[in-house]
Amino acid sequence: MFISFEGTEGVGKTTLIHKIRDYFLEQSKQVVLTREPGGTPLAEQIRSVLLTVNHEERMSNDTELLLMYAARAQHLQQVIMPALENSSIVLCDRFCDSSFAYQCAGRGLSREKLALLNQNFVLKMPDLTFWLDAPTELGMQRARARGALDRFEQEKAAFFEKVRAGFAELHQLEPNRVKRIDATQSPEQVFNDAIERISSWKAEHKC
Ligand code: Z5A
Repeated sequence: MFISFEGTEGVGKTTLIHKIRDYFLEQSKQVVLTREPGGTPLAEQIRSVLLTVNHEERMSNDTELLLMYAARAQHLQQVIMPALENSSIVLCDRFCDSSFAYQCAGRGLSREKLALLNQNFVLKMPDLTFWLDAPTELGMQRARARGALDRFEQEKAAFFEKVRAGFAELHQLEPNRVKRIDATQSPEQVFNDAIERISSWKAEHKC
C-alpha cells in the first residue's frame, strides 16, 4: 500500500505520518516512511537546492518543476518501487499532487508540462492520498513559530490560497484516491479520521 500526505505548509502532515507509522508497526507491518522532495541522499541534496533562499539568482518556475521531478525519479527508483516490491507499506510526506498544487496551481505552470512528466517518470501513483486541509493562515502561523523560513515558506498568503485551491481541485477530480481531512481538528481526531479511511480502503480492496 502506498499512501501520500498532502496539504499546504504546517497542516500536520509530519505529525500524522509518524502516528500512522507507529500504528502499522504495532501490527508488525513493514513500513517505509519517506518524503519529497528528498528520500535518498541525492534527492535530499536536490531538496536543499529547492528550499534554500538564494538572493543572487531567482529560481525559474521550470527549474523548480524539473528539480522536483529529478528528485522524484531518484526517489521512486531507489526507495518507493523497491519498498512496494518488498510488500512494505510506503508512507510518503508529499508526492506528485504537491507538484500539481504548488507548481501548476501556485506558480501557474501548465498542466500539460506536468502531465508529460507524470506520464514519463512516475511509475506508480499512491493508492490513497490524505489531503490535510486547513485555512492557510493556520499553517503559516505554525511555520513562522518554527523560526527561519525556507524558499517556499517565504511566499505570500495569496500563493498558498492558490495552492490550497489546487488541492481542492484534485480532491474533486479524484475523490476515490484523494481524501480530505479537516486539519483544524486535534492531532488525535486527524489520526482517527485517517485510520477510518485506511480501513475502508482495505475493506474495499479486500486486503
Ligand atoms: N513542494 C513543491 O512545491 N512541489 C512538490 O512536488 C513537492 C514539494 C514534493 C517542502 O515541503 C516544500 O516543497 C513545500 C512544498 C514544496 N513547501 N511548503 N510550504 P515540506 O513538506 O517539507 O514543508 P511543509 O509543508 O512546510 O511541511 P512541514 O512544515 O513539515 O509541515 P507539516 O508536516 O504539514 O506539519 P507538522 O510538522 O506535522 O506540524 C507543524 C506544527 O503544528 C508542529 O508544531 C505540530 O506539533 C503542530 N501540529 C500538527 N498537527 C496539529 C494539529 N492537528 N493541531 C494543532 N497543532 C498541530
